Amino acid sequence: MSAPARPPLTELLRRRILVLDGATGTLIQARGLDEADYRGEAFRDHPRELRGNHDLLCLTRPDVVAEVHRRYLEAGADLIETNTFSATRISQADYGLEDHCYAINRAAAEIARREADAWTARDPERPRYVAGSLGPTNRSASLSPVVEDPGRRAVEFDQLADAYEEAARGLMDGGADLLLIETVFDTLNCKAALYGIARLFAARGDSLPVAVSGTITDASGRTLSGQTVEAFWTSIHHFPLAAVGFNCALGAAELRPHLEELAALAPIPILCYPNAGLPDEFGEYRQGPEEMARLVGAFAADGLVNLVGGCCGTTPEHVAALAAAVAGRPPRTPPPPDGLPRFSGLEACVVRPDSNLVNIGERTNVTGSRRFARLILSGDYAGALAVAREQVENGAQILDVCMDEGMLDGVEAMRRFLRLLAAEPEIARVPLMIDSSDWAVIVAGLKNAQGKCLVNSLSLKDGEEAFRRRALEARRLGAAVVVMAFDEQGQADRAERRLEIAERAWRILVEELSFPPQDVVFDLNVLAVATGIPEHDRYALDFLQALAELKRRHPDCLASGGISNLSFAFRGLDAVREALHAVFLYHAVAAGLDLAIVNAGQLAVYDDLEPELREAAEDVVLARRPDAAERLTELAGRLRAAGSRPPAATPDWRRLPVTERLVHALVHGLDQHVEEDVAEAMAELGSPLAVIEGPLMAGMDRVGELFGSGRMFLPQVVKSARVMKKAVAWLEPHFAAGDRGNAAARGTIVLATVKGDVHDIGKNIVGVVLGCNGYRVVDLGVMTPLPRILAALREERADLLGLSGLITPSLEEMRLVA
Ligand code: THG
Repeated sequence: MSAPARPPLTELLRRRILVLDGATGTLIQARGLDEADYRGEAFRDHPRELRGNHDLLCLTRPDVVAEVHRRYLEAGADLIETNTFSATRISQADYGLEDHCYAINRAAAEIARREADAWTARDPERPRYVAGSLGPTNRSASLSPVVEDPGRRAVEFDQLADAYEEAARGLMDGGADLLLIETVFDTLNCKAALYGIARLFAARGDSLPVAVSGTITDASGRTLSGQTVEAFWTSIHHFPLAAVGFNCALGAAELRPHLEELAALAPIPILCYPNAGLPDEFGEYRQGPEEMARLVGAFAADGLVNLVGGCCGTTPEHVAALAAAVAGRPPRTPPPPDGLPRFSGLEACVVRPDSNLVNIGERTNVTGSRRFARLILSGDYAGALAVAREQVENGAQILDVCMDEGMLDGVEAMRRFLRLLAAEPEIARVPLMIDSSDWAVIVAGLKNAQGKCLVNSLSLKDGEEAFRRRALEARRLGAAVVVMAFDEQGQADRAERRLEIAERAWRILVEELSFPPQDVVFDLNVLAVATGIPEHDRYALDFLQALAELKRRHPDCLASGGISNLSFAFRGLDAVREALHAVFLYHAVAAGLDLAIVNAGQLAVYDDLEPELREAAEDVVLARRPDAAERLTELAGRLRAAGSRPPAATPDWRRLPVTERLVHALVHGLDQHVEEDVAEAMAELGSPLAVIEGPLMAGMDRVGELFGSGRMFLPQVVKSARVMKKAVAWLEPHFAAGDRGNAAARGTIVLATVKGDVHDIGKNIVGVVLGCNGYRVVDLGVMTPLPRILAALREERADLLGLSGLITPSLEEMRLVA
């Protein structure tokens, strides 16, 4: 009998809220099966114990599995899950059954198919579907199994991809309607599953809807492998998923804020199948069907979900209650995609229309830093990680990693460095740009990063076929691509050639291969200027002109460049190099540059350049006079002879009045004198509060203005922030007890930087100021999850709550808290 005709699942998910089944294990356990049941005839002589390997029952006791399905169908489940949660080679290796995974998956889908079809035939108005379960496996691709060796992995990406491909093939052959990658605790495992499935679909010329269900294990709202909800979504959104959501780990109440966060981001249907509450001290799930249905019913009433069901501890009674609770409720209508470029490490990096330049740290590059090269070549990976950490501390928002060196095994070095980096949450926070001219090294990088990376780079140098192949592989691995303006004829230098190559790449990527435009980053070649070769004189100007035109034609793509290339002619003369970079960045940002590979610790402020040097650098960058290169070189020669840096724009700022010195120190990120200056200002202005409200605020206002107008970038603001913190820290003990007044007199305020955000300067200052004005201040610090805020409000009997964060990225979280 052929399967009855049913509407496609993807369509149904938008028409009504579908109900998935509940826990399988509990029902199987209740049957009290013994070793002989698990073995059946086929595995009678198997050398290892098999009891408890539920998935094997698909082969040895299909009647038991079918009975579980029938009970959930009877309870009202629209979808039943195949009994294959652990049926991959990776997990079945524990039983020595890795070679039976295809058979288990196929049999499991066939059993579920038969039962679902039988119910559809009985009640064609309510068609039933089969979700092929693909569990997380028992190994993690991005976490080490041993604490002492953070670079170790118990499983490789390719092993996972192969195992998932095989399991998915069995599920497809057995007749599943959907592939459900579930209980994802490590996003790299999930990316391997998506990669294996994409390969399977391509080979068969046939596909199924695919859904992903993650799991949040941490009270701070992160996956086990450390990602935030937004980073998790960003890392998998390259795949055209039918639905995404969460299951397991938490009960419905605890899951709700994470589900809301995901629903606000994902322009696709949302699924959720929580546990029956949190387990008690005996590991039992105690939430009854009514309570769970009330909570999940509220998800439905609030338009959050398209598919609900149960995970650990749920029974057919729970599923029946869920089905009743969501019946007749309209499903969530997914929001339209926002089209914003997104990358991720443990946290997401979003490029918004109002974002300032996103800077990429250049120093984790063996060809770009002698220090990094020395560390890697000598095997000092701890030292090499310190270089990465320094870049992030200095404000790098993405890290460029390059291991292209003749003496190195690039694949091995890339793999080792990224694995060690993954164990450093402060560094792994940011997305990675994998930089290599060897495609194998890029692939090795992408297979060892759980976040959404940037491939650096693709080009048409090796022709269109290689370009297409690599672009598709990058996409399948979930990465965005940097495209260099390079083709079969070589590197483009004139503006028209840079544009012509970019256009050709655009046609192939976006028009032919349907690459999302926001995942295409053009690099129009920043080339060295003032080299003494007249042909190079227009290189910077040609870049700027081509860039402005490219962004005019394709405003939804991104543009990037390696800024330090520009000044290779001035190696050893950092002052000249920094001046060229500052001038070039200023004009490039105005022309539409979105990303830049820079030395995050060494960026000068455009307005701060010594006027003669700035003009000479600007003449070169804008090719404003024929002798521009000569003049800058001559100026550089003078500086070199003097053996010194040029005087800064305000050489004798130490002689300015103290309030101006403080403003200067903040704008330029100079912290050497800040404590003595703050002391002097306090003596002059009479109180610590007057220092904060006067010169320190004036300095921060100036920083805000410069940042807002593209004259300062994040790394410089990070330095200003350090100066500010130092100043406020020095002032704090000087607030006399009298200033603070009677601590409880005016009330209690709870302050917190919201979840997902670490910015706290404003909050800290507000805390100090309110403290001086007689408020009792309870500061919860940064990255504060909602439940902690609510608990503090209650415990502290607060009168006021102050929330801190950078406006755009934290707005959603603030709205949620409010
Ligand atoms: N586009 C893209 N990727 C790139 C580049 C680009 N990757 C590499 C490079 N260009 C960007 N990175 C650097 C890194 C360092 C330097 C220049 C570019 C640099 N280093 C010092 C030097 O060579 O003088 C070394 C200093 C040291 O050893 O400490 O200038 O354009 N997509």
